[in-house]
Amino acid sequence: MTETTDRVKAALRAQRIETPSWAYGNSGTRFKVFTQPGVPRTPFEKIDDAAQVHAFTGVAPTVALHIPWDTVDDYRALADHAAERGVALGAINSNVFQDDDYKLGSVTNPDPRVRRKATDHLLDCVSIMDKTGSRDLKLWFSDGLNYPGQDNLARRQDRLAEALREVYDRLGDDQRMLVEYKLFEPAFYATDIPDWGTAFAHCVELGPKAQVVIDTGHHAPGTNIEFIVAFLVRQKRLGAFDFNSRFYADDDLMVGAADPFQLFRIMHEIVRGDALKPEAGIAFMLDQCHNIEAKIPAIIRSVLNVQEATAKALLVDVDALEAAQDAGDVLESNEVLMDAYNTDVRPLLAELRTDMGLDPDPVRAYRRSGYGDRISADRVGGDQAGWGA
Ligand code: LRH
Ligand code: MN
Ligand code: MN
Repeated sequence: MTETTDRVKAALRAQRIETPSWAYGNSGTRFKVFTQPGVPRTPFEKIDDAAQVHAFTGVAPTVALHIPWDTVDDYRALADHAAERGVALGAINSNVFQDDDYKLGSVTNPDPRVRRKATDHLLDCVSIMDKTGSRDLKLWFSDGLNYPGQDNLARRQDRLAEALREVYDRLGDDQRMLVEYKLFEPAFYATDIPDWGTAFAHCVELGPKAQVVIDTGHHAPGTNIEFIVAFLVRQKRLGAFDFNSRFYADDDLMVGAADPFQLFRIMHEIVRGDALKPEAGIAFMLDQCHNIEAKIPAIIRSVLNVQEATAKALLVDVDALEAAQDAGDVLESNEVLMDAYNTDVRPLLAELRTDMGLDPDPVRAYRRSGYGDRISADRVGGDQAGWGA
């Protein structure tokens, strides 16, 4: 048991979870944005909040930016600010979905002027990466159609491929392009990158620096996401996760809240594919919005949820599982997996945190710290939203 515990703890200690800058700001639905006191007024303050999440969890040392929500004059100054707070800037998320010009699409738009504008934004994001030292450019396109016949589906794929190629060729040696898919919304009839297969095909066409992102909220209900994970890991094309929970659509709730068993099954495929270690190149990121709950503790809770699922996945008795699988023992294989899932890993994680010099209960420790009260008093007029406000 001690050997297992040591192995599990070492893997958990090395795990890295990236938090999204936009999760610290106000967000909501199209019906209402409920503003919260103390939300960041600038990208610098978002970094300050992300640093709190890292300080209490010890495993969230990077924060993803979204451009233009996090546009600043001096990206090096932002990177220096992050370093002073003990964190670093992570993926750069592009945004070609919030401009009137993109009503009929961005890089797939029938109008070449709009396509040029969208592609230029993506190229600008690569220039920002050069300054921030970010490795990853994350691309999500809201492009799609609401009505059959609205545009030529195949030609839109050609336009998409052309834009992706131009951006891919601009990437530096250590930079990557992460292609995110999403079934629907805002387009309701057809989305130009609706699924992992489309994202995968474009990535294969582009080259090894193009990788697929799995946003766990972007699938049809009942989709077997762990199958997609296993497939992409095997193909060495899984670049990142955008973790969150969904009940109905792209709900962006806290990861592990709606379906902790699914999260475990996903992490099991990661562990089985030897893809947990940072060298495997999979970025574990959160992509969430905290509309009604306090943001920083919710993000801390989300990090803990990922850790819990990971710990359970690491506890799967691989030898027993393989023996049962090879023997075709259906019940035994399933039981071995469920044994790990049903283990209470909270004491192990509390012990790990104590080993790391952290409080074993990060959410309560954050609450006790008084940081939330301080930012509520100090930050007047914060609305660094992105979403909705
Ligand atoms: C799209 C998405 C994508 C965006 C983020 C804010 O639904 O998941 O990753 O960049 O939300
Ligand atoms: Mn996402
Ligand atoms: Mn989404």
